[in-house]
Amino acid sequence: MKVLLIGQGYVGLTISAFAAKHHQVVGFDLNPTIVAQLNKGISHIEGVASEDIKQAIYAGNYKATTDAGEIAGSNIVVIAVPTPLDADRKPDLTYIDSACKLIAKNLTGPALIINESTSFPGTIRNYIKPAIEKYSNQKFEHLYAISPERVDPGRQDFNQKNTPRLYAGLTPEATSRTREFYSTFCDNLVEVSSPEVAEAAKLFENTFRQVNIALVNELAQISHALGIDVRETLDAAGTKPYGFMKFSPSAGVGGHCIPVDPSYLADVAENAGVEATFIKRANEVNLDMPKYIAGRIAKDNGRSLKGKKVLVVGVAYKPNVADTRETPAELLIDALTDLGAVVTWNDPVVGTWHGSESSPLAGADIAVVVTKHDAVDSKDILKSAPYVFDTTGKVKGAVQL
Ligand code: SAJ
Repeated sequence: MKVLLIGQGYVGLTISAFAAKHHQVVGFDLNPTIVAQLNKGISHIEGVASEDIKQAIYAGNYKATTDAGEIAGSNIVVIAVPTPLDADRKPDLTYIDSACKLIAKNLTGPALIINESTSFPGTIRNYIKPAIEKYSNQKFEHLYAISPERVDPGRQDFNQKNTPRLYAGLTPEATSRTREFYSTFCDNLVEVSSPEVAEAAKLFENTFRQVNIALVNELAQISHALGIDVRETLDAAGTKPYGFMKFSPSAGVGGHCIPVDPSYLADVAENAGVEATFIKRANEVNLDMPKYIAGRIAKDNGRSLKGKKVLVVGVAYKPNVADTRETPAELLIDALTDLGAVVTWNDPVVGTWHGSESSPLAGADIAVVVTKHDAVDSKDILKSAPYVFDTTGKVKGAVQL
């Protein structure tokens, strides 16, 4: 079968690598540098080994392309493009719409179209299908299905093969063809009664994290005001063998999933006349954490950071990944700068960020740890400044959130 992946980011390339063991896979991406690298067998995604890409190319089962004409003749087209928020933090389906245009213009026969990009319930039925039909003047009768991605960057224990995969089609035939495809490389398929259930479940999985992380971030503020150690409190609560799931307070929530997907659920809820107060409040609490932390640091340092050299340690959105999308470090740097601090950042995993290089882990008046990579030694962090504020709970001896 010819399988065409639209988007070769961490979702699209991960699927390509697994599917290429069983199918003829073409990975379409707009970025010519990434495509050239991939065709040399070089992966740009943590968790996808270059060796796997090389073997797939060698076996004649994989190639990357910027040529949308390659969509022609595909039996299956998988959409794996970003679904970010726009400037008003509202759902932004621009990438999905461009994918629909490419598919409509280039498919040369009926195909199964599967959406893996996270979006609100109704996206495959009320947005993708009508868009492709409109842009192609209903040239072909395609099948449509959803199977939301669950790729967890940096995770070793779960992957495409053993992570339960939800799926559902708009028709029974679409559902069975989708099952057929994923059963070639996924061991744990979970069919649900409608695409809307699968779309809603994916959004809720991430909303569940956003809300619970906001709750422990609020607890961190309460605990500090009461003079109680929040992490010891959470560890103590975590001894309960049932009914409790431990989350960790932090400088905020980053990545393009947890801080984003809840807003897709809130938006579709409000369009349906339901006020999503929980979700909105959780977004606010997590987005406000950088300001709260800057305030704590200023209070501990004579209530002014004017001219103070502040080093932000770790700008990736989470440990051991180089991804800085929606990182809380951004808002923290703004909050510290607003208080008069001269801010630099250190992150050997990220290396370059916003056109600037990672600064040495030394010589600051104040250091604040946002993300603690395994590769960065706590002892070196503690030596980098006379005052170190740790939001991760991993740098023993530092001032804790
Ligand atoms: N974080 C906390 N406290 C916690 C856990 C996480 O502050 O207790 C922060 C992290 O520091 C990070 C952010 O949340 O800034 C998100 O990190 P994450 O590891 O929770 O999630 P992602 O975005 O890397 O991946 C999530 C995962 N979703 C779930 O576990 C439900 C992953 O499985 C999804 O595939 C991915 O979103 C996605 O693509 O949707």
